[in-house]
Amino acid sequence: MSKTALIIGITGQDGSYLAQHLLKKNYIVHGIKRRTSLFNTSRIDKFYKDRHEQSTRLLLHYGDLTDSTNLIRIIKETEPDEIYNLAAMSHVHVSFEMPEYTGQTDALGTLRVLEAVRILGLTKKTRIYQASTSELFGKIQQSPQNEKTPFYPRSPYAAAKLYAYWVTVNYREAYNMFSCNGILFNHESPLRGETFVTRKISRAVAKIVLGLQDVLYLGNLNAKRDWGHAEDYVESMHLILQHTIPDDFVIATGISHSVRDFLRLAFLEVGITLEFYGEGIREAGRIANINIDLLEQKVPNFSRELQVGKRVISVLDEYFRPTEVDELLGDASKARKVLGWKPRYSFEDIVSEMVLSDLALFQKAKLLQDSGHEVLFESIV
Ligand code: NAP
Ligand code: G4F
Repeated sequence: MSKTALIIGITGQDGSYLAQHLLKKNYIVHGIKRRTSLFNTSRIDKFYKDRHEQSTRLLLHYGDLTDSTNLIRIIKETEPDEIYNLAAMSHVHVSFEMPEYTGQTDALGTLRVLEAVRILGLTKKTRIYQASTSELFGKIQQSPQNEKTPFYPRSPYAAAKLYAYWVTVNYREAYNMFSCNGILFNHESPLRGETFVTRKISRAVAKIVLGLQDVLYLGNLNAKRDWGHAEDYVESMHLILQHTIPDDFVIATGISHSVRDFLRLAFLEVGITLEFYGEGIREAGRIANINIDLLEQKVPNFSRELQVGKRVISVLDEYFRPTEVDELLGDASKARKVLGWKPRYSFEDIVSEMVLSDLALFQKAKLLQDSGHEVLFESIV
């Protein structure tokens, strides 16, 4: 018998990787996607078959975490063995601009999912995974951070996720539900949203070397994150729900790097060495050296405007947050011991994969442009 999973937030980075992981494990996968005026399924299109085809094991439903009636109906119709609540307004900086909506979705949305399962009498059948986050540690109280580290959220996003974390624990204790938190540290991939810093950098490297962008504008280059790969991290979500008891787990690599490290390595991938000058919001980065052989090998049609001394990075005030999470470093030893989980991708693998993927994307688009087509590079994802 196949198990049935419901992924809320299936159109996101993690939703896409998790759906593929569960389909490989022979699950029937239901996904909730939002109604949008343009297609929002680009991350799942490559493995989504039309629902009218008999063999399809992936089914999509329109829904929204802010709509209880709709959640109750979908959960009633699908009766899932496992629910993965990955849906969220997931951008920390944007949460300062949309704090109420962030609370509605990320905090109360989680409550709505838990309540739907309870109201429908599915507490014994349905296991629930809640996408908790290392942002909970915020202004860190100890390093590295593990399941016992006190939380100190630093944004409306993190405060909303704090509510979601505790309500997930509370429903476990109050109603004996199998509801678990995965406290995941940052995880990236070529499918990462374009405004998160890693993807913003990998896209910019590709566009700058192809002559499609002049300068990359960023905020705090000194922030440090424990970056892993989404493909590794979705495996942990599944393992958390297969465990014999419901529990909460930190998922991380145990290695931290700065935004500046990511930048340097991303440009090095195409043979460009950066040097930084200036300070604070006046800091910038320019090309210190070009390994022409490597650049030519990776980008045969590179822009001839690239030269030593060219400014390619500028720090801008507007990309700083009102309150910042300066550094995060996770200790996932509990997950390793109890679940047997460990990451396969290194930091270097992630940077390289993301830059090469964006290079391929923009090279294709540039070829189209060169052959006379109109191409809107900004909207390429
Ligand atoms: P993502 O790419 O931003 O995906 C978020 C998903 O949630 C998308 O499918 C989005 O739909 C959906 N969504 C947003 N608001 C919704 C609403 N009101 N109702 C229903 N669906 C809604 O995020 P991700 O990187 O895959 O992360 C997955 C989850 O893990 C999020 O909850 C995030 O907060 C959390 N998390 C992420 C990381 C990380 O480093 N990636 C680390 C820790 C925790 P659209 O496609 O229509 O926008
Ligand atoms: O890539 P970021 O936007 O990710 P952030 O804020 O760490 O949040 C991500 O990871 C969390 C897990 O810890 C998730 F819960 C959350 O949903 C999301 O997936 O920013 C990383 C760092 C920050 O310190 C930020 O200030 O990069 C710094 N940064 C510097 N310049 C920038 C920029 N971030 C963005 N997005 N854009 C910049 O221009």
